[in-house]
Parts: sequence; C-alpha cells; structure tokens
Amino acid sequence: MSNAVEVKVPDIGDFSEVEVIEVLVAPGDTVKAEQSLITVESDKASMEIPSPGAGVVKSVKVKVGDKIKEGSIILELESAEAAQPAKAATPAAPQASAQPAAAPAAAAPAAAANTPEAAPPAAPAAAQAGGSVKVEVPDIGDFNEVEVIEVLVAVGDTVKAEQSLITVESDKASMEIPSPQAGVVKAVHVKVGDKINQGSFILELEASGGQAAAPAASPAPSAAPAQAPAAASAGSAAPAADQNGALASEPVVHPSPTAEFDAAPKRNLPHASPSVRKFARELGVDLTRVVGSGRNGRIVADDVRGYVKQAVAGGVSGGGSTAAAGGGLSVLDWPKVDFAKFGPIEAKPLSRIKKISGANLHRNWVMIPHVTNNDLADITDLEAFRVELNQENQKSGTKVTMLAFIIKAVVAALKKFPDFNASLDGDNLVLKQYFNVGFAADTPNGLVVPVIRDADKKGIFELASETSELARQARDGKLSPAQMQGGCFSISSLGGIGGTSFTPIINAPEVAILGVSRSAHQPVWDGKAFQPRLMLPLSLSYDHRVIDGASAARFNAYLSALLADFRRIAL
Ligand code: CAO
Repeated sequence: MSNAVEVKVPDIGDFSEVEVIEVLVAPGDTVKAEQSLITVESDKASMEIPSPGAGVVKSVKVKVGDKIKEGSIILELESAEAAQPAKAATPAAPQASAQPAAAPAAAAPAAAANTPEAAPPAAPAAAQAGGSVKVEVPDIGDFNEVEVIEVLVAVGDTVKAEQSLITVESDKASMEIPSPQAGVVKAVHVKVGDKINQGSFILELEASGGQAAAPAASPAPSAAPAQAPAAASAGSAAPAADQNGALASEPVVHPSPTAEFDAAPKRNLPHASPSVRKFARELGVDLTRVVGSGRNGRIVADDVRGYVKQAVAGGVSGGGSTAAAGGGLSVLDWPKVDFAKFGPIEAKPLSRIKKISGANLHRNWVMIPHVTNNDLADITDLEAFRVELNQENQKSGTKVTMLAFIIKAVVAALKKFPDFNASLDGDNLVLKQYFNVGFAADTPNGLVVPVIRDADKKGIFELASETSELARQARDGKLSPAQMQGGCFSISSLGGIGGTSFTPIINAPEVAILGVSRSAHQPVWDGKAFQPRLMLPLSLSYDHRVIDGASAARFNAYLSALLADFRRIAL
C-alpha cells in the first residue's frame, strides 16, 4: 500500500531558522532513502536534509530563500516505507553530527528512540607534560570513521586559537576541527584520506607560552538526536571533561568542530555542499577552480558538470588532472607564505564579483594569445564639440561623455572590420551581424561589464544616457545577468582616472577589447610647427589567433581617424 506522508524538518539542534539554499528534488522525482532533499544554511553551517525513505515526490512545499525550522513541511512523499515511522526512523548509515537527524517529523517518535544519541563528552585525551599538547578529535557526535579531506597546517606552522586544523567529511556534512589554542605545530599525525574517530590523535602542538589553554567543559550533549556543529561553541578549548562535567587536571585539548561555512570566508574555501564536494572529488575537480552560480557564489553540481565539460573540450587551464586532460598549463603551486611572520596582517575575503571576474580574467589571460596595439587619436575637435553639446543641453540633464562617441566610432570600425565583431567557435569564426558593445564599469565590489545592445541603432545622447544608467546600476549592484550578456566587443575606459596606456584583457569569447586612457595635450607636428592637440590613447588588445597585427593597426588607425574627424562616421 502506498501512502502520502509529509516530510518535515527534523530536529536540527540549535538551528531555529535556517534558509533553504537548494531544493534538490521536484514533484514526480523518485527518491531513495537518505537521498538529500534540500540544503539549508545558517551563518555557521550548511547541511543537507535527507529523505526518510524511498518514494515519489508528490509536492514540494519549500523554495529557495524560505526560512524553515524544525517541523516545517518540506514535501509530500508517496511512499509505503515512509508511512511506517518505525522503519524510517533508523538512519541507514551513521550520520555526521553536522547533519540533521535523518528522521523527519513523520517518523519522529521512533526517531527519538532509535537515532544514535549524541555521544557523551569525549574521553579525556592524554596530555603531555610542559607546553606540548596532543590535539585529538573531539566529540563529534555520530561521526564514525570520517575521512580527512584537508590538512590545513604543517609542522612548524604557527596557529592561532580557533584556526582550522583539518576538515573532515561524511556523505552529508563537512566540518572543520579548529585548534583549541595558539601554538606551533610540532607533529601532524593525520593525512588526507585517513579515516578518523573521536579521540584520534590529530597533531601535537607546542602551546604558546608553554601552557595549554585553561580547560573548559565540553559542550553539553544535546538532547537532540544529532547536534549541529554550530550549536557547539566553535573553537573554544573544550577539553577533558568527563560525563559529569569534571575537569581533567591535564591540559588536554579537545576542540569543538566548526561547520564548513563558518570557516569558509576565512580561507576562501569553495562554498559547496558536502555532496557537491564529494561529486567533485570523484571527478578529480579542484573546486577552487570552479565558479559557483548559486547564491553567494555557491558551487552547485551543475557548475562541476560544466567545468568538467569545459575541461574535456580543452577549455580549462591550470594544474591538476583536469588540466592534464585539457592540455592546460602546468604551473607551480601558489606560494604559501605565513605573512604574519613579517608583520601585522588582516585577511579580507574577495568579493563575489571579484571571484567570478577573477576566474574569467585568468582564463582569458592564459587562453588567449593577447597582443596590444597602442595608438593616439586627436580628439581636439571632438572634445570641443562635446563641450559645446553639453552646454547646449545643460537643461536636458543628459551629459554626453567621450565614451558615447567612442562607442559610436567603435561600431563604425566593427562594421568596416567584421573580424573584430566575431567569436571563435572551434575552427569557425562566428561573425555577428548585431553590434552589442560592453563597457567595463568600476564598482565598489569589483569590475562588471554591462552591455549596450544594438549600439548601431542608437544616437550619441541615447548612448550617453544608457551608459550612465547602466554604470549607476552596476555601482548599486542592480545589474541583471541579462544586462551583461550578448556583448560583441568591449571597451575599458580609464580615461576619467588616468594612465597613458594599458593592456586590457579580452572578454572571451570576444576577440578584441579597446582600452582608453586619459587624453592629454601633446605637441603634434603639423608640417610647419608643433601644435597643442588633445590626444586620446587607445590600447587595442586582440586575439592573435583571429586577428593579425596589421588588421589591428588598421582598426586602431581607422578608429583614431573617426575620432579625429567625426564627420567620417557618416561616410
Ligand atoms: N580623458 C580625459 N578625461 C576623461 C576621459 C578621457 N579619456 N574619459 C572621461 N574623462 C573625464 C570625463 O569627461 C569626466 O570629466 P568631467 O566630470 O569633468 O566631465 C570624468 O573624466 C569622469 O568620467 P567618468 O569616468 O565618470 O565617465 P565615463 O563615461 O568616461 O566612464 C565608466 C564611465 C563607467 C566607464 C567609468 O566610470 C568607469 O567605471 N571606468 C573604469 C573602467 C575600468 O575599471 N576599467 C578597467 C577594466 S580592466 O581592470
């Protein structure tokens, strides 16, 4: 007999209101017992809520962005199995403490009885005399034989209290084990791939000042079947308390685990759920190279798939196995320096925009053979015209900038040199018959490139007001993805800031980009005498696979000629 049951959020420890960040199933989906249904996230942890049994999803009651808590209905499941609480109650596999209890409210009574309890406070770890202390795996609830996926410190490293030492992961949750106190790592006793349990010896620490931190009680065991790690006071020295809370006399260190998201910003860990991490590991994908498309740059399974597709097609560069498969660069590891050794420092996480644009810029820089052609356009007359126009139109409110003229001239140059209005697609050059021009906009959070669509159909005033409106939206973080798509050619204008030339990086899959620097009066020889002329530096970077140096020089010379005498645009 099949029955519909409501699958509810189980006891998730101290998490009162968590946000749904991924809904992993849809109506009609057949799910297995333990299959993750949704991912939720607090400021301290991310976790997946698994299905209590097999069945078919009838309806989903939550959506991304919803705030939910214990007892909230996640979905309706058509399932004979799930209708029998006693059966659904026992998790199929030992669960991580960071994972909510598998049993949803539909099975709650049995779950309370059958789900493995949170382990009692960890057995005291043996301490060593003097300032040397053993750091052991603390009480991490039902974590049994969890795998070490990262060792974050090495012998000789100076660590601070609460600095993450290792990351461990089960199939549903990942957590970092922080150092209970400051000190210098004397020996590391675990390596990536090791399976560890509560009490496993992680490393030996020479405590700063020769003393281990004053012991404090372990987090009290929760009545909840499985306690979320964030419920523990992250990173506190929580050593050596027995079941009755008595403190051991030795400086035993017993760190509290901290969930992955808690520590992620500090080290720029890729932001991904445990199942996505596992999926990436199975495919040999280094998640630090994957750009997340989820909220807050979260990496979802599709991002990993997309990365692999790109790697297989030869489109990914960098180290690691995917690079080898794609024929990418093999480079030295990034230098790891303890900057704090040389003076005070402050770690500041990169903004989401910087992470995304950085990954794109890096790819474009290493994959496109760039050459930059520099030229100077005499804009003396055009600047005079621009000033005149702005005086005439003072009341209209639209200020005409040099950028608007440059876009108009670029469109004319693209029409004359169609290879610049193109993209490489394998062995084909895709020539575009539309003229969408992107321009780099500097925002407090980083660089974005809004696109003026059909720039060929727009006049100078329209171009000026559209660039200024898009730049405003960019600065306010209000641009939609659609407003940054479909570009044919980009312009990066630093003219309002300064510089005499630079090498702009091509915005793939475009094949060229124009860098504009600050115009300045220069003496120009007119055949008889030097004349003061306002000269605008133009730096045209081009993809040398598509564009020859001679074509680039012609394009830039033509553009300069148009800007020098704007009447030529009409020809
Ligand atoms: N030479 C001299 N002065 C220039 C100039 C040039 N090439 N270009 C602009 N100016 C002047 C403008 O006339 C304006 O002066 P007034 O205020 O006296 O009229 C002033 O500089 C500021 O202009 P602006 O930068 O606000 O306007 P813009 O239309 O030229 O540029 C935008 C708009 C969005 C392109 C610009 O604000 C911006 O973000 N530029 C940075 C782009 C960037 O970061 N590129 C790097 C990408 S690679 O890392």
